[in-house]
Amino acid sequence: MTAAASETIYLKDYTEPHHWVRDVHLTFRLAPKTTRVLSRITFTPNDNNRGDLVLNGEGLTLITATVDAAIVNMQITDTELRIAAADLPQKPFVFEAEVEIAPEDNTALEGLYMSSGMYCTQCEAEGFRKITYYPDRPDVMATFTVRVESDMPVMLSNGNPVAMGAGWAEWHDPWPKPAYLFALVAGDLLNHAGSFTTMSGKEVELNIYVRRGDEDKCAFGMQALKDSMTWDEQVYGREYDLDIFNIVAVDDFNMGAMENKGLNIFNSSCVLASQATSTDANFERIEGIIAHEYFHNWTGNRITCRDWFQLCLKEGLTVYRDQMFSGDMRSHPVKRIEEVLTLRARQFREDNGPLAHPVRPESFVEINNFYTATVYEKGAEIIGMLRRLVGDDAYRKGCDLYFERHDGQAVTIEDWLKAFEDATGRDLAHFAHWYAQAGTPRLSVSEAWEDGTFTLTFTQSTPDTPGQTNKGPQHMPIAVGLIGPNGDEVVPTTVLELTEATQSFTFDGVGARPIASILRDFSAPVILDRDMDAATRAFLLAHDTDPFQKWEMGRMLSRDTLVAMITTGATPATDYLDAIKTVVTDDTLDPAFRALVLGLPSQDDLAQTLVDTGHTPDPQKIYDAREALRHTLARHLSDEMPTLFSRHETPVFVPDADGSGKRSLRLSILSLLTLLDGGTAARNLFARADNMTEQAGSLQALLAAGLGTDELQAFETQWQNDRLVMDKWFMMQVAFASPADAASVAEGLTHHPAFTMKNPNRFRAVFGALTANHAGFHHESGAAYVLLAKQLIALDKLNPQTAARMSGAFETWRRYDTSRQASICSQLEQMLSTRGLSRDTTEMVTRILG
Ligand code: 0A1
Ligand code: ZN
Repeated sequence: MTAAASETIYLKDYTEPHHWVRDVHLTFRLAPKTTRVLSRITFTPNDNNRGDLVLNGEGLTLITATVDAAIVNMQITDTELRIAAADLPQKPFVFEAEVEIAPEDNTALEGLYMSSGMYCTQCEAEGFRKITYYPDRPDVMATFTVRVESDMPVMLSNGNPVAMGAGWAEWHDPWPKPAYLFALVAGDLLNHAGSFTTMSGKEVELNIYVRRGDEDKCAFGMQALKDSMTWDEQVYGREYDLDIFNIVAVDDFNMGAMENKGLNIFNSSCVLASQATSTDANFERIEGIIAHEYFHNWTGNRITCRDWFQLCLKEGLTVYRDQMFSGDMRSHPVKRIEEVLTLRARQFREDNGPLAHPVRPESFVEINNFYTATVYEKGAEIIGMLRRLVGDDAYRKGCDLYFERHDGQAVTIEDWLKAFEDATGRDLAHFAHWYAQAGTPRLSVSEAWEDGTFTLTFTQSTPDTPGQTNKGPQHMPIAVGLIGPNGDEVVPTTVLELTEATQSFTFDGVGARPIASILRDFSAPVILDRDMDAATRAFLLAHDTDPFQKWEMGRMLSRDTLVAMITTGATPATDYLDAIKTVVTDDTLDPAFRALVLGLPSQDDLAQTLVDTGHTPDPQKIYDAREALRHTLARHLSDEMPTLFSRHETPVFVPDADGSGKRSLRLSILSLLTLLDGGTAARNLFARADNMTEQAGSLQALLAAGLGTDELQAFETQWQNDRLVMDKWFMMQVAFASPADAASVAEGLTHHPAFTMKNPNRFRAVFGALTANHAGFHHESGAAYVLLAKQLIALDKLNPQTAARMSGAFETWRRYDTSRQASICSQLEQMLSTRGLSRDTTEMVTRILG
């Protein structure tokens, strides 16, 4: 490893750059192996911090470089080009360079690369330095003018089109931006066009560019874009600011999508949608991601991050905004439950293990390793708490002030909070600890009742995490309501502000001892420890007016039932089964909500619960108990299931909340029904489904029951030419393989002609599914550990970013027995000892090993 490769970067070391950039002119002469990039950059010395000109650059072949048209001395290493301050004018100067790069050889998918014959870019976080020499840091903001020369019919870059001719196109972006928001696309693409009139009456041209054959999958994304534009105007007063907004779908992409100014680039799985090929979950995700990238135009682009430690400034806020948008478009309660499910599955898991880090990390080796659930999802929870603490109107005032004060700047979390302090008069110094303190706070609560006064006493503590001990209490909003013994709500939702380690709150004049509903709407990202018997949980499941807590009670009952089955061999209590049945058959409730109540905790969740209660999880036992409970639930619901299944049919497919909710309940029922009817109903649905939700859902019901071999074959025959649907085909087989077969099924699929490591979606379909198949991944043979490590070592050579990200699957190794721990560690050691392992994966594996 080189010195630069292992260098740790610290937030405390931040200094301004030596030079600012006023404007950038780029010319791209595109060729797969020999692209030439010509740059003309106007630099201005920074009076606050004079010094050498430092330009980042990696993998570039330098042809020429000049300062004010003259050759100067420069030092060039693998990672930078430096010109000594003494050799530079002490006034604005023009740096010009020509470099050569080979986009066709770029398998890391960072910088300029090729995907299915098209040229495209990914520059966040530090990809621009693979395109040309530049101060590749977010606090350097400049206007860009870009000329693209190629034989491709479509050539795009950021901003507005200036001019085009045969073999060239020119773009100008008038809004100063950091290099990470630069984008270029050139390809033989078709566009689905639309338009939007902004609130001040400006016409904006909208386009979704796709590969030939995908043009019938753009309408949903276009509508989602228009809805997002309207929502941001109405809810945040934010208007779009260019004449054109382009989206491009790319097959090979490391993440979901990227918010490049005026030219968003999407993983095709996150924008292409059709009834026949996309599930309801896909539609929902696409709508959310389109909104997310669009919302970045203000939270990320117009106002960006001073440095990468501030990543949550744009990501937490933008995730929060897309969550609220999705709630408005669909159903807030259902979305909130889904958000909490993901938060717990990804962020709590991360916060509880060796990869735990603050929402604003203090150091990193490779910034790409910090695009995490903590930065994104916990970052969004912080915004939600802030809003709950200051109130809706003050929240809007704080945002308005932030936009007004910092437009065009690269700022910090302190700037964000200061805008809220100034707009609301509140002191947010204590609240700011959420950004600095890692780990999920644990909150315990006790209740007392005396003479009409009900008292809740909370105690909070946050566990140690790598590099952090002795944590203080957090400032958190806890939303509470009280329910009377007859089931009526006696105290509506009230927000209690916790700031101390132990704190009591009283409610006076309460007629009879109430049942408290605590942490309504999941008002803070904490683990609530509360002693509660099954009867009280069932009472709240029946009577709570807060949908999140209502669902939570059902979830806790299911979790406790499963834990008892695993640890004591208990059988599920009839009261529990009846309580679930009552909700699932209650036609006054939203079908989507009922489906969520019927869902059982994941195996991964159960493994952590077992650890938390002093047990060593046995993955096979967890799997067996979950399967046994599915069978029990199926038998308990056997009389109701046929009606529930038929009554929620949606004759016309509409991918909205209502339709998807019905299909979700129907398919949850089908999955249980299949355990009883030998697969008849599922086969039937599979044969006549006119949409992917039901086609994939019925196939999954069969696979989960150990059936479906013929249907799997039919699915492949039908969809072999559709890469996104084939990702589902790869994924399902591994996800539903039995624990003993999972590794060999995954291994077998790597020999399928359609398997390729070069496409992150395909690799994730197989190996993401393997790591999500808990009992399969942790099978006692250790075969899955060996396979995953081997595959990640191979992937790392091509695509370090995705390899590093996927190595996070090993983060929970300390939960398991010594033999599994030893097997995982030996695979991690094996990875670390691989010659040339990337900085990305090295950092991840080192942190996981601890
Ligand atoms: N900013 C994008 C996510 C993203 C991050 C990094 C990438 O490459 C390293 C790509 C995309 C978002 O939040 O949507
Ligand atoms: Zn984002």
